[in-house]
Amino acid sequence: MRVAAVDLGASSGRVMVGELASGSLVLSEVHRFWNGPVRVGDSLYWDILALYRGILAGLREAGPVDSIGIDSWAVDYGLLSPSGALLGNPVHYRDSRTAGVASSFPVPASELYSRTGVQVLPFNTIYQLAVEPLLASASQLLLIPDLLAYWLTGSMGAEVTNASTTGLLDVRRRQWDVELMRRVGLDPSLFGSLQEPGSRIGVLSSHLGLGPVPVVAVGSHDTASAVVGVPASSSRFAFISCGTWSLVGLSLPSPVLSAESRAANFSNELGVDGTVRYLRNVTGLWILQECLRSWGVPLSSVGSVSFGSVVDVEKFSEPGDMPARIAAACARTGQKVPSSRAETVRCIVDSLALAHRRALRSAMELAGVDVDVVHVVGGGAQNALLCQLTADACGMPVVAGPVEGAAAGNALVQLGVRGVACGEVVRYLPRGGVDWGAVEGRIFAS
Ligand code: LFR
Repeated sequence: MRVAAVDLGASSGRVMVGELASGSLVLSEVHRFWNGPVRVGDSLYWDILALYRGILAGLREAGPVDSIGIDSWAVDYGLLSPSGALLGNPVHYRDSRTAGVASSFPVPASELYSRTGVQVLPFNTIYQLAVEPLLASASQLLLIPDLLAYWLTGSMGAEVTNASTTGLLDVRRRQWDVELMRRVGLDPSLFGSLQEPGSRIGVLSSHLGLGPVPVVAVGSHDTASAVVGVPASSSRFAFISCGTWSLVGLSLPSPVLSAESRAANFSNELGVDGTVRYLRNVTGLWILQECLRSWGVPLSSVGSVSFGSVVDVEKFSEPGDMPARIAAACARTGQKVPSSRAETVRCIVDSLALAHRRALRSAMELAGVDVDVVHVVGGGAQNALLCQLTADACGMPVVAGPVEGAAAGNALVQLGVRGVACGEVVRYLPRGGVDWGAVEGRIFAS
């Protein structure tokens, strides 16, 4: 069986072909295309038609396949008119329109958490809809992968792992929270019927000329697919899906909805096979990407040094003058200020490792679960220094790979298998030498 996995990330999309060979998954990239925010006036959008075009080009390049699955980032959506036309370009989750919405929201955060299990992130769909000017004209809302699947097949649905990030899903029942929708003034008919990963959405429309290929619901939230891509040999593992974000957490049978969990900003997102993905969004390699963007150089040109200062990565989720903000944070906390690009990069990588440690330890404590290994999947698995420092800081072995974790999980769901490796993994054993607990205490003392 040969399947096409469409994986859309915040900076690029790709179409990969997946096949099983001698018990492992072989993925080949057939097409990669640019993705990113497009600023028009004060708004940030996704270029959804360019993404659709990139997907079609990739599917043509892929040749004959037995099925197709699509995953992408979460929370963002397109609104459709009664005749099925797209109303407006989907807005990017880093757009500032939702600033301040969560803090003045009519339903208390504690109640939202106990119903939906979702941490307060300003871009959650429920907050975006509170300031959505097109809502009155809309008859259907489709999250990004569901929208693209609709364009490919003519069939509408709402894949459940992604739906769970909207803040409108009853996390315990894996069903839409219709009562909550009504309370916040949303018509429940706006939302499609929920589909579990593995179910068939429809077949490619004949006008595409690509044959009647089934389009299958996968873990359409990229993080859900990335966790399926973890080549774990036991259930005692934690994951870090490491790219623009570091999603740090555990795969659990049921949600953790305690007040402590809410205070620590952990989400219970729904996973494939009836699981719950218990995780925290940690600002990830975005900080490094933003520095490289402002310097206009690739990482390979920066060089490496040892350094010693760390910052709280959570303070760096907004765009803008990252290197200067990092320097200012080091100065403010009485630490050595990075004086070169290499020192800034080292400060970011050390800080990410420290943030991984904090999130991992909280997840285990809040869920009452112990693990033996941390799996790092996604682009960050290629960063050997980050993986080694994460092993050191967490005091646990790190197994890194696959780099294309989301595409791997997407393909595995289509192929109906789990726990299968995709390419080589690299193991990092924890080294002693640095007292990470003391470092943490120093930075997060107050
Ligand atoms: C990662 C991701 C995260 C989600 C963020 C915004 O690509 O899907 O899981 O919180 O993007 O959608």
